[in-house]
Amino acid sequence: MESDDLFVNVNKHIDAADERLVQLRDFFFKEFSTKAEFFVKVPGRVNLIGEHVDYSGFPVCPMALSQNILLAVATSPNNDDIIHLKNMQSKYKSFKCSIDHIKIELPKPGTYPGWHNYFLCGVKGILDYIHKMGDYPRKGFLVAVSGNIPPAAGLSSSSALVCSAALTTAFLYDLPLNKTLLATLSASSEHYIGTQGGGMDQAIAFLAKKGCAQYIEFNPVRATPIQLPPDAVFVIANSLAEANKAATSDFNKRVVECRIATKLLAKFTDRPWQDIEKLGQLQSEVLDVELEEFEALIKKHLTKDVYTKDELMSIFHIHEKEFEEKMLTPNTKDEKEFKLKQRALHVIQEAIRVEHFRHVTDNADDDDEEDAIDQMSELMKRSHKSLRNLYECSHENLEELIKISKEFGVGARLTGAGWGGCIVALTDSITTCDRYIATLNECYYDLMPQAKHLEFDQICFATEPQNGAEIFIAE
Ligand code: ADP
Ligand code: NG1
Ligand code: MG
Repeated sequence: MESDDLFVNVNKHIDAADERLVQLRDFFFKEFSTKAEFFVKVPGRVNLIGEHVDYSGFPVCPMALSQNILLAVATSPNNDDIIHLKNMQSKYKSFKCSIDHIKIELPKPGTYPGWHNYFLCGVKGILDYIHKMGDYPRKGFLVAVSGNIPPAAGLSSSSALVCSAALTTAFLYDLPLNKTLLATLSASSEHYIGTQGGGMDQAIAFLAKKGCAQYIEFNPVRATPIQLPPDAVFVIANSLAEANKAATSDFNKRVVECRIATKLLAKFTDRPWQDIEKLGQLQSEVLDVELEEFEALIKKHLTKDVYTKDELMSIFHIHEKEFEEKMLTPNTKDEKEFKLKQRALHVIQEAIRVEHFRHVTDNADDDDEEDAIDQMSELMKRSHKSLRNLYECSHENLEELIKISKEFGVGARLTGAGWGGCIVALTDSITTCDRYIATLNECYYDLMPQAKHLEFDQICFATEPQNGAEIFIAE
């Protein structure tokens, strides 16, 4: 199958110039004593703007990175039904299980899920889908993994792994490699790990195109290319504070607060709150109002700084069990206080910023490129301020990086879920970019002992938009 707009690109040959691919091919052969049959490549991503809005159904603006997850794969030579996983990094231990006994272990609070669980999410998502269409032959397979996306840094290493597993399974089980189907199935399958993300990471993993960012809409997933001003250079800087999303309830607490805010607004505007889950759904489908009108409704109806579980149960006329079932997730079931006004305001104002960002990029021409970059930078700064103050998902290390960026004069914001991880900054030329990176090195990384053991260009680098997922057939 050749590439077109809808299908994952299946290349006839592996790229022998890609050193990591060649190393992975050799590692695979050494570990499994057989040749890899094909390779899968799925990129990480950086979100330029539109943070914590995807799970409320609003559009986002990510682009794919050159850092990626690579898999080398072969069907099991014994024709058994076992999935064998090996990783080139020894910290990720080998794993195997039967395709019929996939068990995804939810992490205990404060601990990280084993890496193989992310892989199993992708496999399970595809097998469940195939199973619904009828029975299928049990095919085991051998997989070796090489990844260079900094983990737990907001660059979506987890989803690249989930999507690579989903794509591998779909390819082996002869499912049409339709990008939107794979993005949708991968998004819901990553929920098996416990976090209830909105689908941005999996959408860009499949729908990304080299040279442009994407404006991604949801339900159904679709992507429209965003042409960035030619002089714009985006820089990613890792704060080196890790944030493993599945190990805490922070992420799901925000998902839950947005859900309760939606239902409360629905109730206050006399709509059937039981059936409405997302702010975006309430705004566009149910109330059918503009984003600005919706913002005014939030300000009018959600007046309190904190809502307690008891008062919410009383407003909705429901008991504890129903409250937990309808509103909460397993890892937020003991939460007693919710900041609904602040979270909903961030979401709607961020959704408005995304529309402005897109408008600026759509209308930027050569004459006013500088002005376009200024406007984009300003929107990114406001996005960060809102994530810090209203969404409370920043981190002291991120704040330090933002402060240095501000003093240098570039717009920057945290990217990904936050609570650590990376910032993304917008510079107006290669020269500014180089000076900015040198400033970050001097004012931030030079003062961090742990940075001395890391390769600098892996933690702070300029980035250009890359292609989405691909398959390479081994020669
Ligand atoms: P993010 O998606 O922001 O990078 P997450 O906390 O969602 O962060 O996911 C990080 C987890 O993804 C890691 O703890 C690990 O389990 C898994 N992971 C990331 N990269 C790799 C890799 N190269 N090999 C195996 N597992 C990986
Ligand atoms: P990261 O940065 O990968 O943890 C998460 C969610 C996204 C989105 C962003 C915040 C997953 C897999 N990813 O990204 O859907 O909500 O946070 O914008 O849950
Ligand atoms: Mg993740």
